[in-house]
Amino acid sequence: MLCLRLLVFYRPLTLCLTAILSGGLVACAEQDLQVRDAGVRTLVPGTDKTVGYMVLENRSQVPMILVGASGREFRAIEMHTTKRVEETGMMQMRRLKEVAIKPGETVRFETGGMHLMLFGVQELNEPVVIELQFQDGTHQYVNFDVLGLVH
Ligand SMILES: [Cu+2]
Repeated sequence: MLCLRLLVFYRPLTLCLTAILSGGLVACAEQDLQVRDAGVRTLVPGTDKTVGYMVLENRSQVPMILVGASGREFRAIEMHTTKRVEETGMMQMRRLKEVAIKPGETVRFETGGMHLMLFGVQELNEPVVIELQFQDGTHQYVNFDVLGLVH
């Protein structure tokens, strides 16, 4: 119980100190969350939706819960997972309301698995900036490369 309480209080304190030292809450979130291999697949001509991938590592002491994403080039962004339906052998996408990343855990959005589904896409020019939103009210801007159709 004591341990739990410490964890609960740890993060706000860290946020506070970092806010004072660096002048922003976003900077703190950036230290806690490492994002790599962020890429958005280029548009297939004639379509306006595509997918985005990234690897998220939680280096903080508390769970991080990704609840949404948005970006200037997109009408909407959803988090999806891909599952194989046993009876038919077909791949099916399902929307995720949230994605939890435990302390020390790495979560991958990758081909054939979880991905960002990007709707109503305009032109894609690098870097594509996507804002990741977390349940605790923090957010982080991530630069995505534009990937070829096959990679
Ligand atoms: Cu999808």
